[in-house]
Amino acid sequence: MYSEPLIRFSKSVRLFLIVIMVLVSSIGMLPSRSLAVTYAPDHVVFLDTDPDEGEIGGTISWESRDTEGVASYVITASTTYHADQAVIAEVPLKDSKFYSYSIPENTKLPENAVKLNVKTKFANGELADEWMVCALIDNTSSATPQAANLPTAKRVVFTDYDYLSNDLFPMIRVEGAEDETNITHYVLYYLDDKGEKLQQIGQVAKEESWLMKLPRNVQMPEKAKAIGVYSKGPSGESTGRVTTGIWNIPNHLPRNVMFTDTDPDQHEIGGTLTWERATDESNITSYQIYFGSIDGKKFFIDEVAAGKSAYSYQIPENTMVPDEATRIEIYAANAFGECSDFGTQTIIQSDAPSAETIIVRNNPAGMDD
Ligand SMILES: [Ca+2]
Ligand SMILES: [Ca+2]
Ligand SMILES: [Ca+2]
Ligand SMILES: [Ca+2]
Repeated sequence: MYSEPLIRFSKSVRLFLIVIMVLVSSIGMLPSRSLAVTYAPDHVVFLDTDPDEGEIGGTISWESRDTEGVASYVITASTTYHADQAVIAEVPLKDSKFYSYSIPENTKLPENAVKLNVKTKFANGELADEWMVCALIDNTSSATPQAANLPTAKRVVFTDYDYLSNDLFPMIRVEGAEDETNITHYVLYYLDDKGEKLQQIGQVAKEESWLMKLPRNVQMPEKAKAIGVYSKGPSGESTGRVTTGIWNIPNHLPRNVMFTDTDPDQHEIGGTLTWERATDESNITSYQIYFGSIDGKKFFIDEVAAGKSAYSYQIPENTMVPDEATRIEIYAANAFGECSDFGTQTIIQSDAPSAETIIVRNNPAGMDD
């Protein structure tokens, strides 16, 4: 047996990640011709520290891309369809590609503003026709919400955009409630391991909740173990919620997943599955083991409590491999029973040591199979 590097992306996983990166880096730009030169800045992130609804304050950051002829960046707030824009600030071009601008507390938002935009302005005064936006997450923690009977979002997914380093760059995606008639916003909170609210992050308009970013290595309350999403409407804030774990990839990945099939029959396996603990086991209470297919279907096998340095799990002889399954996948799971977005897999090979340890993206849509 030999040990593989922690992450070696298979072709399909690499392709998938590239697709995700393209998708993410293109959000917020209006559809436009594809250009080799890109003036729209990248990674626009804002964290609101003004606790009042309709007022913001805090740091907005972004990275410049192409800068030829560029004079400044204009920060605006706007509605979903980019109408009714209000200029918040204009920041001159500088030598570094990393920008951060401090929006003063008590900066009033225009009514119905749901997005922040960073637009590139040229020396001739024109704005570039591509720009970058981020969903406006308005901290509203100064008001105590009324409890309301509202449906919850379908689910919330947490992804670490910086999946290659120890840095945590949170991206949060909310899949809205089936019936959003009485819902205007979703409100995000940090939760402790009991599911109690620790601190509000802010509220986001339902139309913008499909993708949010928090700052790289954002300061969280010490006991934060999950993020809870509550529905909000004119009647108040829902008592129910959906939650997601806070997963830092690769730190929360099980490592060196290995399996050797000792069952001599085709389509059946048996043998010892082994793996090593994730580098960081905080937020991890168990590991969930699945059969997995190329197209992301998952077939639950078992769950093993966390807290050890190395793990060994016996798969009984004559265990049938589901038709489409080609691999065994292990995911970290939290106190709420939720799996991390990425897991580690080993390919099932009959009568030969498994030699691959790569990460695989979780696909909860296939969990019912
Ligand atoms: Ca204020
Ligand atoms: Ca606010
Ligand atoms: Ca990371
Ligand atoms: Ca076999």
